Amino acid sequence: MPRALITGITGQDGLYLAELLLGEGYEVFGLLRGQNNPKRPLVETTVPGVRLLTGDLADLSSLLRALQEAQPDEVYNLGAISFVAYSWENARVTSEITGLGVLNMLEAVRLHGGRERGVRFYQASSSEMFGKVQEVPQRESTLLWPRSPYGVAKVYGHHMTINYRESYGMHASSGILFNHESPRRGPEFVTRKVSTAVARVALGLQDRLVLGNLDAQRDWGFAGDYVDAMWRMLQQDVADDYVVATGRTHSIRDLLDAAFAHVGIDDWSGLVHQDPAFMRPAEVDLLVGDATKARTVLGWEPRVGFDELVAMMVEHDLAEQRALAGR
Ligand code: NAP
Ligand code: G4F
Repeated sequence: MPRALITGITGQDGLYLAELLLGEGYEVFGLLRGQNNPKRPLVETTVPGVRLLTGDLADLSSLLRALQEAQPDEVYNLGAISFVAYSWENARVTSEITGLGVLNMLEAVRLHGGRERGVRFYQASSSEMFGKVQEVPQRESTLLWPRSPYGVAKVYGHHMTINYRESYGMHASSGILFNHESPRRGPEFVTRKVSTAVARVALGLQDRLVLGNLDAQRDWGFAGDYVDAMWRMLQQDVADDYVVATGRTHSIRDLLDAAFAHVGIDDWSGLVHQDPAFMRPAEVDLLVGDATKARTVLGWEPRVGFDELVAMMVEHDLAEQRALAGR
């Protein structure tokens, strides 16, 4: 039975990846931080087969202990402070966890004897690293130009992963994943903020939605599809870096069109307001990825398209909001 350790088990991707690995017959361990993490029950009910170990990406010895306990064949480093807007106000802690946390995890795997034991490592890199894009679409070779403290921290983790591969011969791969969403997406991210608000407007529970920049464009895919690409990367004989994306981009306005249309509202102009509080000091205007390498080498394809993804999220939030309102 192969064994896997996932950091970031309480997050959107951690849950989908755990489901996938359990389905593939893995013994799965999840790293949980804090003495009383409020998301422990969510993990225990969603993926009851996962064994939880405590640890923090800021604490090398806790990572070593987790590796000792889990004895994993594969390590998926999904843990991070992942909200871009938060990273300007909390740049140092973002650097420490999203950046230096990767070094801690790589170093823990190295000290654990990762190369000798054949441990395979996955780093959750991000399209946010492309920032002020130097090429359209973005691919593995595109120059990185991060536009946020989060993006800078991810670039550090990305290059450190490559460095451990080249310096120590570790099987360390980096997935440059474009935005991926689901009903499990945190409420702070724009897709979930929109799907929840649209559901609440449709149910008469809310009368307006306040957003920032409506013109930014993102290449949005479904998280369930993207964790499959992570797993495929670690099944390769040779570690490498891969862009994972749908190749299609949509603006926040397109997202609003699709989400409101799903509940029968064609004109949302009076329902959506803009507030500078949600604008960013520097914006990533356009992301669209070229996943040719993932398609050809990994045999990976996205299965869920944009309209289906938005419908899935709005439907989920309609049911959730109805239940919360006791209807
Ligand atoms: P998420 O839902 O925000 O989950 C982040 C996870 O990191 C949570 O489990 C969180 O645990 C954990 N974490 C935070 N600080 C930690 C620490 N000090 N030590 C250990 N764990 C810590 O993120 P996601 O959407 O699942 O994304 C997974 C990874 O992919 C992240 O690294 C993210 O940056 C990256 N990524 C995401 C996307 C995307 O579109 N979703 C795209 C590209 C890359 P708590 O619950 O305890 O806070
Ligand atoms: O949903 P977002 O917060 O995601 P963002 O910044 O693209 O980051 C996500 O994807 C990255 C991959 O590229 C990940 F690495 C990262 O961890 C995270 O998962 O914002 C998307 C866009 C931005 O342009 C933002 O300015 O939506 C715009 N937006 C407009 N109004 C808003 C809002 N974003 C949020 N969160 N809230 C708003 O009210």
